[in-house]
Amino acid sequence: MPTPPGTCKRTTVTAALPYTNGPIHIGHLAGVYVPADIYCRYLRLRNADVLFVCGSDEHGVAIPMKAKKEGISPRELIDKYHHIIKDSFARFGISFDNYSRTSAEIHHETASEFFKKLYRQGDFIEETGEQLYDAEAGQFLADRFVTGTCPKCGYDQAYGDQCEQCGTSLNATDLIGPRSVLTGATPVLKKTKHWFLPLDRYEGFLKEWILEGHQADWKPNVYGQCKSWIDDGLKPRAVTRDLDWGIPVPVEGAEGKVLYVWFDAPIGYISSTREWAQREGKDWEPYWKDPQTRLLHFIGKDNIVFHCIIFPSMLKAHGGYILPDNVPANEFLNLEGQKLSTSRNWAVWLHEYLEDFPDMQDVLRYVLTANAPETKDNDFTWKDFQARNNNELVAIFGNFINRVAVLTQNYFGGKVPPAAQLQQTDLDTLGQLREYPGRIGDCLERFRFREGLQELMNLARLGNKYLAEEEPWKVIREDPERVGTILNTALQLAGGLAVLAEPFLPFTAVKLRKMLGFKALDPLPDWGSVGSDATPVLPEGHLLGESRLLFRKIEDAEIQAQLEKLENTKKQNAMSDTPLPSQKETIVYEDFAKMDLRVGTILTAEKMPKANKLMVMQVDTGLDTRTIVSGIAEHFTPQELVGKKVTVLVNLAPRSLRGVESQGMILLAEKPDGKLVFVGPEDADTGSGSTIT
Ligand code: B3M
Ligand code: ZN
Repeated sequence: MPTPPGTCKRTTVTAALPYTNGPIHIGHLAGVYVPADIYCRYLRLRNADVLFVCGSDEHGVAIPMKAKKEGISPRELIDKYHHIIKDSFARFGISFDNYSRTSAEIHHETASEFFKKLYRQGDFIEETGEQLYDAEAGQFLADRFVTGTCPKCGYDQAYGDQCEQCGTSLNATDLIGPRSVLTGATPVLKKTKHWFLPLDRYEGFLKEWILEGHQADWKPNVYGQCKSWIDDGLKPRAVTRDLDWGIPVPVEGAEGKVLYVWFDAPIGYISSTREWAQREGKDWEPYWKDPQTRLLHFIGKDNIVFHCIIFPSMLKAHGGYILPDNVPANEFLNLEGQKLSTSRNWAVWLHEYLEDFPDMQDVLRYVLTANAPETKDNDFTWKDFQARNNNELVAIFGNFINRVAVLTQNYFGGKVPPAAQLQQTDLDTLGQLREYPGRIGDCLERFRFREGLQELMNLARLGNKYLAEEEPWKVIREDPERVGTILNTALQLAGGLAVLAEPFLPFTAVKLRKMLGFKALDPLPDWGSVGSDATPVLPEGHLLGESRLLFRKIEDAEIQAQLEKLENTKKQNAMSDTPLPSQKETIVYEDFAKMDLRVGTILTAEKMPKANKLMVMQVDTGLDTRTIVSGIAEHFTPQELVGKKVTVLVNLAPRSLRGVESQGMILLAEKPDGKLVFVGPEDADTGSGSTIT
C-alpha cells in the first residue's frame, strides 16, 4: 500500500538518467527534472529527510551510434555530454544531492553484483536463440541498431527494444519488417546466447502490487500503461546484449556480451546513492531497503515500463529492496507544435538557453511548470514564453513585490511598520495567506505542480488586489498609521511568497529574501510558519534590503531571434530530408574539356530593378570585363559581392535575362540551410583568367 507522505521516515527521489548522446532540452526538463526538483525542494522546506539522486546514462546503443555520427569514440562522447549535462543542471538549479554516471566504477560494481545475485539465484533463463544479425556490418542488431514496425501500434520507426509511440517494450525479433540502422540491410537470424528475465513469473506480484495496490494513487496514464502490459501478458526479456559498449556480463561464457542498458541504468540510482553515502559518510541502505522509506521515480512516459514493470521485478527478484511508492510520469512536451528531437536538433537546449537568457532560469522553470505535460502532451512556444514572463511574472508577481518594497521605503524608510489596528479586510487577507502553505503543499504532494504554481500566483494576485483596494498611496496623506497597517499586512504576503516560491522559483526566492532583508545564510522560515501571526515572517521593525526588479520584460526581438534559430533548423532538416539529386548521366573528358572555367573578380553589382532575384554584375575574367546576370539577389547584397573572386564559365552562350545579355555563368553551391556559397578559388590570382582544369 502507498506510504502517505507525512508518515515516511525518509524519501528517496530519483530522476531518469539522461543519455549522454546529447544535451538536455526543455522536454527533459518539463517531463522529469523540474517537477522532481520542485518536489524535493518542497520536502526540504518541510524539514523532511529527502535524497535526490540522478546521473548520466552512458551505456546502450544510442552512445556508439551518436559517437560514430560525431566521429569520436564513445568515451569521448560520454565525457563531452556528461559534463555539459551536469553543468547545465547545476546552473539551472536542479538540486540533486548526487549526480553520478554509469561509467563510474561504483556503478559497474553495483550492477555486476546485482546481476550475479540474480544469476546465482537462478532467476534468469539462459537461452541460445536466434537474434537479428546484420551480415554486412558483421554485428548483432539490438535496440536502436534496428528499426521496424511495432507489432502493437503499427508505428514504423519502432526500435528493437521499445516502441516510443506506444511505449511497448519489445524483443527485436518482434519487429515487423526490421531494417538495420547500420547498413539498411534486412537482418538475418543468427544464434547467440543471452540471459532473460522471465517477467511472466512476476505477473502475480505485479498484479497485486500495481493493479490492486496503486490504482488509487498512481497517475491514470501510468496505471493505464501498466495495466495494458500486464493484461497483454508479460514475456521474458533479454537482459544482455552482443555489444562491445556497456558493462561486461560478469559470468562465465559471456565473452563479448554486456548488460542490457535498461538492466543496468535503473541500478544507477542505487550506485548514485552509494556514491553519495561514501562522500557524506552516510549509510545508503536505509534509502533503498527500509520499508519506512518512500521511493519515487520521476520519469517521462516512454520510461514507464522500465520503472514500473522491469526494475521492480528485478528488485523483487533480488530481495531486500523497497519498491517505488509512486512513479509520477509526465507526458511529452512539443516545441512550436512539433515533437522535440535531439537527432533533428528540434529543441531548446538548456545550455544554450542559459547563454541566451542569463539570470533568467526561473522564467523557464515557471513556463515549463505552467505548461507541464502532466496529464497530456503539451506545447512550448516562444510567444507563450514571452507572454507568461511579461504578463504574469513581471506584471503580477514582480509588480506586487516592487510596490510593497517601494512604498515601505518611501513611507517608512524601509522598516516593517507596526500593524496598529487590523481591520476586517486585513484579517481576511491574512486569513487567506494562512491557507496557502496547505493549498500549495497539497498540490505538490499529489504531484500537481501546475496547480501548485497557479496557487502561488494567486497569492501574488491577492497582494495586488489588497493594495488596489486599500490604496495606501492615497491614505498616506491623512492616516499614515493606517498605511503602516496596510503595508505590514502586504509585507506578510511578500514574506510568504519568498518562502512558498522557493520550490518553483529558487533564484527569485533568493533575490526576494535579500530584498526583504534576510541574509543569504539565514535559515529559511518554516513552510508552515507562513501566515502565522505567532511567528510573522517579517516582524515589525525588521529592516528590508535594497529593492530591485525581480523580473524584466522580454522584448520581441529576443523572441524573434529564437524563432529564426528554429527556422534555420527547419531549413537544415528540410535540406537533409531532401534526397540529393542523383548523379547526371556520365560524360566523357572531351565534354568537360569544352568548358572554359576562369577565375573572375566582381567589379560592380546592382540589383535588377523589378526583378527580386536578379543581380547584374560586371566581372573581370582576365580576358575581358563582361556583364553577368545571376539569380542571387536574395542571398547577397551588392556590397558583399564587389571584389569577390569567383569561378566563371566564360564560354557559355550569351542569354538575355529581362532584356540584359548575360555573358557567362558564376558557380555557386547551396548549403543544407539553403544559403548559397561561391565555389571559389579564394587564393587564386585576381582576374588573372588562369584556366581551371
Ligand atoms: N536514459 C532516458 C530515456 O530513455 C533513459 C533513462 C534511464 S533512467 C534509469 O530517454
Ligand atoms: Zn508501438
